[in-house]
Amino acid sequence: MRSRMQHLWALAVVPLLAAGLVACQGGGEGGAEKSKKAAPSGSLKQIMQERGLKEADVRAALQTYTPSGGRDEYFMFASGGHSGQVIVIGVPSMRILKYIAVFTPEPWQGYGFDDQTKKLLADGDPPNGGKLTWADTHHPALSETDGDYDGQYLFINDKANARVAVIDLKDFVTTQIVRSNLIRSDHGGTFVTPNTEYVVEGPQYPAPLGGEYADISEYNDKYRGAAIFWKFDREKGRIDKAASWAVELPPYMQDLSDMGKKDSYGWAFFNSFNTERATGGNLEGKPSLESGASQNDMDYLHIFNWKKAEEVVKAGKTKKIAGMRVIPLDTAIEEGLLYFVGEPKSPHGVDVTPDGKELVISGKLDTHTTVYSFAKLMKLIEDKNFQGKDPYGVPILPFKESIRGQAQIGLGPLHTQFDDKGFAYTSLFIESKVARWSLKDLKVLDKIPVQYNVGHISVTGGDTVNPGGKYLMAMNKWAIDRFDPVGPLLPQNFQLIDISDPEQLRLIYDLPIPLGEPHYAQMIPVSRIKAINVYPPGEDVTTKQTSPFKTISGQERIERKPDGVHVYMTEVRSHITPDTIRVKEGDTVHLHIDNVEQAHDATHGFSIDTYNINASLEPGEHVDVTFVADKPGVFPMYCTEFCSALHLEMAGYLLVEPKGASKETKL
Ligand code: CUK
Ligand code: CUA
Repeated sequence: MRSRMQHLWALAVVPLLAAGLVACQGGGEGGAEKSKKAAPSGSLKQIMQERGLKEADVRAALQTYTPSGGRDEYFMFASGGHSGQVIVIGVPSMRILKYIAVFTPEPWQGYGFDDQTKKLLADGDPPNGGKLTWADTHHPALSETDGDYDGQYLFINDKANARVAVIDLKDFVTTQIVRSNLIRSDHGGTFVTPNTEYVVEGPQYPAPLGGEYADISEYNDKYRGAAIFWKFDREKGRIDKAASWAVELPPYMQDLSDMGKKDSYGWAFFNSFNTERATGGNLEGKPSLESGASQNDMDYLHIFNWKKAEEVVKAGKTKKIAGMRVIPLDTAIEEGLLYFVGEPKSPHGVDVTPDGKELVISGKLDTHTTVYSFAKLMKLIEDKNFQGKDPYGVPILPFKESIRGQAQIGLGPLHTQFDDKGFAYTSLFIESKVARWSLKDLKVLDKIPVQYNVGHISVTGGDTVNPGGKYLMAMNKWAIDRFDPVGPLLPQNFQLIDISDPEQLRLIYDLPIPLGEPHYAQMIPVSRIKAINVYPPGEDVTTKQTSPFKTISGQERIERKPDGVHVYMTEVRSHITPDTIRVKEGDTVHLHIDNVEQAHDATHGFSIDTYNINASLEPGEHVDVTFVADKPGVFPMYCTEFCSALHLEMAGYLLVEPKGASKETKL
């Protein structure tokens, strides 16, 4: 790929350079006028002149432009922010390939409309009733084997409602949503342990565990955090709720987390802020939460031994809260599972280096990033060399003895990623830059401006033991002057940066994201994912099982049973069978629909007006739709995908006979 790129580069640009094109950067009408002779109409040179493109622009275009039918080298899985979806983007072309519906209904995919996906979404709804129709998705994580991406599963959290989802990368479909009801919000998730033993969901805002009520004046005693270790059953491709457990944490606001790997395997790290335990009350004569939470110079990095915690859980030293086994805070301390070490000035990201030997932590109000040595942390724990305890009795390791050093990075450092050359990259939110620095001597080597207010950055393989070295995505919160104005709400700005040159960072693409604030993303080589083209006939895609209601061509039928009218249906280009469905007002209707096609991309839709019925059936897929025919009348039903030349004819009628209209109804 790289050599092909260089080849293209040489092919296209060297002649341009030879033609003296690069010198032709003088803008203005006169300049264009003057050089018209040298730039024949439609030539590359003329296009460059007309569009005001410089050499660097042409270079960036050559690095990212992908001709029709061309493929990308990487998939980027980006959180879709408030949309509750995941965005799949091809890199380097930056073409959006898919929105994976996760936490919210998505009409095109029929997600949240058929019985299967309604049930899946309901698994994440609050236990005491109510439907959630949005999410705050933050951190996608890819499944790992030996600390490297294996391309099998994707996980993502909903910060707002403390939910975690599993996405199967065989078909890019959500197969599970779990919710513990232990914590109210999550932020230290999702991160996986190096063999995806667990999908970790760290908390954010403390509250009484399990959803109890306690006045905020009881914050110190009754409010808590808890980190949940969801056990992942790789065989089944599902989180095993019964085998999952959690650990109770003090009422600090736990933030991002990362999992130890290689040398630090078996340990988990959670940042925190508000160790002041400020609770706000700015209308009650108290300082606002923000200012109360910014008093201390240091908050606490939580250092947690999950491998040892497994033994504690096995020994039954847990209590049940909201149906989940929870290691009480006292037990975690007694068993030597939990330690703290100071982290400076409003810490945010914690990132473990690819070799697992160090941790990089930045403070939002610091100009440094701090590099902690895992070996030093372990030695201090072993020697019981503590500087004291927090109010709950958690031992605190001395800061200076825990670190290797600090790098002077810049303003508002947030998140760090690593590459294959020993460089680290840190996003600078306030400065709107990405800094490249040397892990070895902690010196900044280069900074590149980004537009603007960068949050996370993502390097290919960035969270693994084996990061790549070609691309970094800067995920910027503000776009101000980057795109044509579309009113006060602007898109987010993803900027692709070429990091392959050890001497220089180059910005090569801007992609506006108009779908909520995405936060984090993962990038993985496309070759590592083996996606299927069609489903085996009768597949329930949420369970990956053959539906008991699978219907094949020739066996379509309508049956009246005690629980209502069952319609066994098929769709194939270009008809729906049966295309006439007669029911009586008040009947419960069960539609069992199969797309009996096995041709790649032969998707059919299914819709009925007024009843809000909308399904999408990929080739081989089975869905069930249940509804009560409580509105009499005539309802056309049709396929909503332009599937064939006779797509418009792919239609039929649902006839709902009013009560008492006739004695007999033909089925
Ligand atoms: S957080 Cu968004 S920029 Cu949720 Cu990972 Cu730092
Ligand atoms: Cu099937 Cu249109």
